[in-house]
Amino acid sequence: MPFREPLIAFNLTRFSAIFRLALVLSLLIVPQLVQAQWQASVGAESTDRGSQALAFLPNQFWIHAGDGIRWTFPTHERHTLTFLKPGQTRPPGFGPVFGVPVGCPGLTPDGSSFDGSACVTSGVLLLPEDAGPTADVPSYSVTFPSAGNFKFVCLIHADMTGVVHVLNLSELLPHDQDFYDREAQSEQASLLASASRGEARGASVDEGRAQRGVAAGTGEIVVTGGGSQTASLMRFLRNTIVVQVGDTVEWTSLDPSINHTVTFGAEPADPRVRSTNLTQDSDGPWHAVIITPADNVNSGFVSPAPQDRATLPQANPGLTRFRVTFMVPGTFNYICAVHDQLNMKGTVIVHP
Ligand SMILES: [Cu+2]
Repeated sequence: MPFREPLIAFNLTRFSAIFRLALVLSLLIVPQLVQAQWQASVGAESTDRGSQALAFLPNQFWIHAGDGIRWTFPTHERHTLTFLKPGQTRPPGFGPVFGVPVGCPGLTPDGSSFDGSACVTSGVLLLPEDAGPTADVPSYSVTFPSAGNFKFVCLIHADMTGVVHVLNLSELLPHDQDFYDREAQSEQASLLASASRGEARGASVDEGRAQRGVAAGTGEIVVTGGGSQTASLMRFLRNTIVVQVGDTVEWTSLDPSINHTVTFGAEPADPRVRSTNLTQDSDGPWHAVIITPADNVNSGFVSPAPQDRATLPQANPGLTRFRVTFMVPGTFNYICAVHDQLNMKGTVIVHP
């Protein structure tokens, strides 16, 4: 029946067009109903642990409502992953007992969800000190049930922030996990390179006023579209210094926001507490005089002043220097009591 053939052909074409449209629609819609689990890292370090990327890698994500992000913590430096409520006052990293986090307040369990109404924070996560290459890497995940733009921070490092853009399901996401992996890799490489370049800057620390200079860490803050990251060299530069009896060595922090100590003898339970044998010089720095090889000296935090901001009280000048005068010959080993697990250690050799 030649008359009907065109009609059948027409129906088949129409059917196949509808079928194709349905297929295309289902391909567009189905992936969005699957709740994605995204991946990111918190920090990176060189193999000697001296160069530290104090950074969320990457530090911005665009995800859908209902998605989650799992952060891994692959370094020997401490970090937290923390979402404070909008406008919430930032809590201290540690409470009365050093190493015990205050939280926001308290800690929330792995897999918590965040929508801005209540804070979420991991505990302090890091690799165990003697972790081998097969050690379990700690991780923490957060899910985001509703749309919004949410900042996240590390409570230990002031210049370490990021943002998650949570979009409605109807919106397309600009990037896939491969993009974020590449971004994390390139940021990590650039931050670690920047940290290790601090060696040259630290080695040229000022030796003025007849004092011998050692840099207590160097670093710099890098800003991305998602927030700030810090590249720090957790080292004393120069690592070994040779002086004469009666000389004074001066340590200077060249890191924008990291706390270090200069600690001789017994490691104190709380590195923030200065030993009682210090006096304060008229220009600000605390100063110890070592009289016997067994003297215990702890500087407390040697730190820069935080960045001032409008409407907040002005910060005091930083305690960026610390001095020790050596009255006996010998070899004096010292540590940073915050970063000794990163091998931040040094030696003063005092000749008669
Ligand atoms: Cu340190």
